[in-house]
Amino acid sequence: MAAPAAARLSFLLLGIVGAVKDSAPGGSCGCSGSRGRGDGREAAARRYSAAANGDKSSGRGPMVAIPGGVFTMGTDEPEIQQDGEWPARRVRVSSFYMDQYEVSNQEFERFVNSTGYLTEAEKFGDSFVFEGMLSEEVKAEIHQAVAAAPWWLPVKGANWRQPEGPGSSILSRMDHPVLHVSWNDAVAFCTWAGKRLPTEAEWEYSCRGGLERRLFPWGNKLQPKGQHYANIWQGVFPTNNTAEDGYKGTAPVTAFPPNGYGLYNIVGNAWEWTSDWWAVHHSADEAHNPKGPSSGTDRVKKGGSYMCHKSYCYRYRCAARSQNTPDSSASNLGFRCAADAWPDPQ
Ligand SMILES: *[C@@H]1O[C@H](CO)[C@@H](O)[C@H](O)[C@H]1NC(C)=O
Ligand SMILES: *[C@@H]1O[C@H](CO)[C@@H](O)[C@H](O)[C@H]1NC(C)=O
Ligand SMILES: [Ca+2]
Ligand SMILES: [Ca+2]
Repeated sequence: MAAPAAARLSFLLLGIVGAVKDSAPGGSCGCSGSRGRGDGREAAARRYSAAANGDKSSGRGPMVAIPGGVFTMGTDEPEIQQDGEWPARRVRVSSFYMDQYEVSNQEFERFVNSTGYLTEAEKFGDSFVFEGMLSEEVKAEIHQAVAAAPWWLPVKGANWRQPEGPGSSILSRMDHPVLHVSWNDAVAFCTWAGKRLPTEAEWEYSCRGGLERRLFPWGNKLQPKGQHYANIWQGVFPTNNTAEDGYKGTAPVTAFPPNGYGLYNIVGNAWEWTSDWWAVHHSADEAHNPKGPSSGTDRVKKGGSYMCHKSYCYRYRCAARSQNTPDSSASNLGFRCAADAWPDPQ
């Protein structure tokens, strides 16, 4: 953790180039690369749990009861083969609760106010920001880029409070999804709130909103009647963001119509961490409450983000998936929590 910034950064960049190459030609929707193995993460999560802090009043955005059932997970018509979107398989999921919205900056600030939690991006001192969001001043300071994904820049001082680095702020975006949170940070928040991250199966079941074998949470057509149902990228990536859907960057977590389960922005806006380790081979056998592999190097993220366009990141589909190391963070990656039971009354 005390590695010199330059050494850590080059390690990080090597990781990213590898990850991007591995996922070609689907391209990268995020960035990857380890910042060094974590230790004592679970102890940290426990330390920040609601019980440990005696905090019963906050961090609990509205949840929706998701009825248990069987659904088709993945697809036999993968759009991005190497992501392991296939095969289609029957999966049974028990009833659970899912956050209605992505965790917002305001909720995350409540957590930080009450616990003093420091995110990994704050500890490491940098995070990845999409070039299109950066000021010329910040860009002028950066001399490194990721060869295979030059639109990702490591920005010193970028973190959830300053999503575009020094000089930027979340003040006008308190109802937008929190960004620059690692998987470890997301686990700490959910634990504090008396919740947990959803498994990939729970997330995908939630995404489908009761529909079977559809591309999107609302059906197969991206824009029914010309309406936008998610915050993604319109125009030519990465140079021309027309923001036809109303948002160049993130949108409020309450924007756009909800899916059949009442969930907002389950695809698009910010990528969402799940609890599963990443693997690309799946058994076609029916599974009950699968939790993914027992170990791995990356965690699964789902849903795509405001940066996704069909041309290079067709990942705003329920079956789509991608991965990052548990300590990575970026300006398009957030989360929402799930729970087995309704968290304690507030
Ligand atoms: C967090 O604390 C700051 C400083 O006391 C306060 O201004 C802010 O409103 C608090 N945020 C939340 C979400 O409660
Ligand atoms: C961006 O795309 C829009 C719509 O296709 C076009 O009208 C506009 O001229 C483009 N802008 C640039 C800078 O290329
Ligand atoms: Ca958009
Ligand atoms: Ca989302």
